[in-house]
Amino acid sequence: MIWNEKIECATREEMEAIQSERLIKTVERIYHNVPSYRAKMQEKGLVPADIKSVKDLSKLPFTEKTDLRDNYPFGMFTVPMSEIVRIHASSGTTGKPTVVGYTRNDLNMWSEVVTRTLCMAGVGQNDIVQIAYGYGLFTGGLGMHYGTENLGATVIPISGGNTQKQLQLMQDFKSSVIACTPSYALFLAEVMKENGIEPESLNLKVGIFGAEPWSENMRKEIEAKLKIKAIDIYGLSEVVGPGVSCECEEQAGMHINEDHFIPEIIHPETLEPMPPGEIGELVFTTITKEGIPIIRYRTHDLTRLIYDKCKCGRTLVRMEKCMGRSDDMLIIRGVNVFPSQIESVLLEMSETEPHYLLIVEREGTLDVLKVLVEVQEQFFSDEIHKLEELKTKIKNNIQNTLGISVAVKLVEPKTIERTAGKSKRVIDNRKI
Ligand code: DLL
Repeated sequence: MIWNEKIECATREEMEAIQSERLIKTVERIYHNVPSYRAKMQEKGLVPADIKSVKDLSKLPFTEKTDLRDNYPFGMFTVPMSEIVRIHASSGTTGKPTVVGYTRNDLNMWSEVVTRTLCMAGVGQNDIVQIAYGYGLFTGGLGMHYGTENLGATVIPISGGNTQKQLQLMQDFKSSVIACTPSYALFLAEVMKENGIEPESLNLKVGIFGAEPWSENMRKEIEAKLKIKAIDIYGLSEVVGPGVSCECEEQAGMHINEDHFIPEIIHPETLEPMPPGEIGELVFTTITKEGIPIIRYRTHDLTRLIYDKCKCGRTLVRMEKCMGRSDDMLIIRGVNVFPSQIESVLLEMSETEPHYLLIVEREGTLDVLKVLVEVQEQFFSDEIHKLEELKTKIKNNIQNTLGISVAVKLVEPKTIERTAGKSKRVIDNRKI
């Protein structure tokens, strides 16, 4: 099925009825099959019969990344391995990866939700989709792949990296859609320029960008440089991978496929559910997964939910662009700072490139935030006073927005490392 009007335009009552029925089944399934879940429910004095509808969701215990790690590799699967047909794992920087397993039905569901998200983004059967997310244990490549095939569009499974080849195929195969991380999209634009490729000479019309936070200003930058519509897609391997939610052509929040994944917003410290519309931490419960259903998974991503009907006609609840992660939030001399806020300030300035790195150091007892940012070629001059003026301007703009002073270091264009996958924009040396 390409799009599902009955589900995507359901009334709140209809959606909650579907969610309740599926939630009850999921709770039964995990209680009887996963010892660690059963133990957590018993600790709270809960039995499956206590969960009668979606309204009872908040009674259930949370799941954290550490639960998956503690049960490494397959301890939270609810089916025998003979029913698992694919494994993915997240790229943890430390320790063991978190492992997820999919049954045949899970893979079908995943393809279906990715197909839906592509439809939301205006992608159809006649499109040629260049998938430049990494293929492998990361869910980006294969997740987008099967959803695109299911839609009936043409897939170019090029995977991440190999930028010259990306551009060559984009020209020769006339790709109309590019799917990759937003930071890699900017890098592609940069290399295009170096190679003298005009965006107008390509057939690109839409980009499906996700896997890392990116600001509205970054969207404007990508849209201007590649002359495309930049669509935000969200997902995480523990829930399914890409396709948990995606923007429609209105670009007004990402529609969550909530007949499969129930979202909640909780206060990151008190863990209490927040009233609709408030910003907090996003939590997901999967209600159709068989391999590894997950209950109240704490994503640590910060956003808010919008329950109004969208201009596109869909009623699926929307999540706003993620403003960052609760664990990415830097506390600098008592002030909460999100890397995305600094990104926004930098991208509003015409003299800087959208490539930056934040380094936090502790000097004595004081935290110092250093902002390394690339200066645009035409503004990079030998005249020290000009660069000093620019530095002061950036410092002031950041101070006016965030209320803290930062140290700014201007660096030459193309000196901050580019990646084909998720970019690393913060180095916190305080923890080491
Ligand atoms: O990044 C799945 C994915 C692949 C999503 C391709 C979209 C496109 P993980 O590697 O498990 O899965 O990382 C999940 O990445 O909790 C967020 O912090 C972040 N993230 C993913 N999409 C977005 C987005 C994939 N659109 C983690 N905006 C999530 C902001 C995002 N952050």
